[in-house]
Amino acid sequence: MSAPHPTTLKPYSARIELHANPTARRILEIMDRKKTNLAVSVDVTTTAEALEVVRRVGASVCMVKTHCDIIEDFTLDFANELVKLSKQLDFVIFEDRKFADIGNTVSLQYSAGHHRIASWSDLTNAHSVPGPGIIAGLSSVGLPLGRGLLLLAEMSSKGSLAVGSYTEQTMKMARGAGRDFVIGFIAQNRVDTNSGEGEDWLIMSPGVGLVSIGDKLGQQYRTPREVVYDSGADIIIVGRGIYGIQGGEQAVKDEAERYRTEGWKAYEERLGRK
Ligand code: 5BU
Repeated sequence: MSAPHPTTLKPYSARIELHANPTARRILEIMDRKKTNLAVSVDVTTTAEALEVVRRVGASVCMVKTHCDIIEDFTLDFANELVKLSKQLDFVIFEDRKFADIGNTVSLQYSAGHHRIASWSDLTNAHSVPGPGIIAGLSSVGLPLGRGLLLLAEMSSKGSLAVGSYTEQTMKMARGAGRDFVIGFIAQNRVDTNSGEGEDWLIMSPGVGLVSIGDKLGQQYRTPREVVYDSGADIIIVGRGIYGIQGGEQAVKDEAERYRTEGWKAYEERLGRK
């Protein structure tokens, strides 16, 4: 086993001061306050269902992840309600938009259109494939609003091409852009190797499940312990494992707590490696 990445030995609370970006600071503050490294992905197709899931899991999470383009009756009133809940229940909103175009286009996709993502989402993400112009375009909209951006350095799906030198180049692109807007990565591993003193990135991993090992469409799951302890990620992202559980309102709530407990236990265990 190689030595643990130094960032994984620091408590979330000690990493707040290493970030100037307000969204990154808020995420770490919430994680520390609520003792949770759980993000729930609310991949349902109506606003009523989405708000219902958020009300059930809100107390257990540091973040709610959305795909606003799958919600058939999306309105800005819904987005406002989500923002209200994010304040009441203390979590950050992450629209998993995966932008992937030239800077000018993504700045419009982020600020305008039906969804006006930048107006309600604290955090979003982008592919690195178009080059650094994508960061500049998104930053021109998001930075003045205090928003944050993650780059997709790796994916959880089988056969992903985001590996090896693609992942390394993505990391370099983030470093080149600076940490005022890019706050971390969607990745399966601690991709921020050779970080300098005070250089802190948030690593968030989807593809997390306690029961299933995958689905029929290429998704691959690992347990919270594998993600947080073995691979050193900071946040676990869980979708169907929580909102898809059978048994009604209480079952979803209980399952969120179960993932929160598992994720937090793995984090405390990794701190004990010191
Ligand atoms: P699941 O139901 O836990 O499999 O949902 C995972 C969510 O994370 C879903 O919204 C995906 O779009 C998202 N995701 C992912 O699964 N893998 C990735 O590499 C990235 C996002 Br990036």
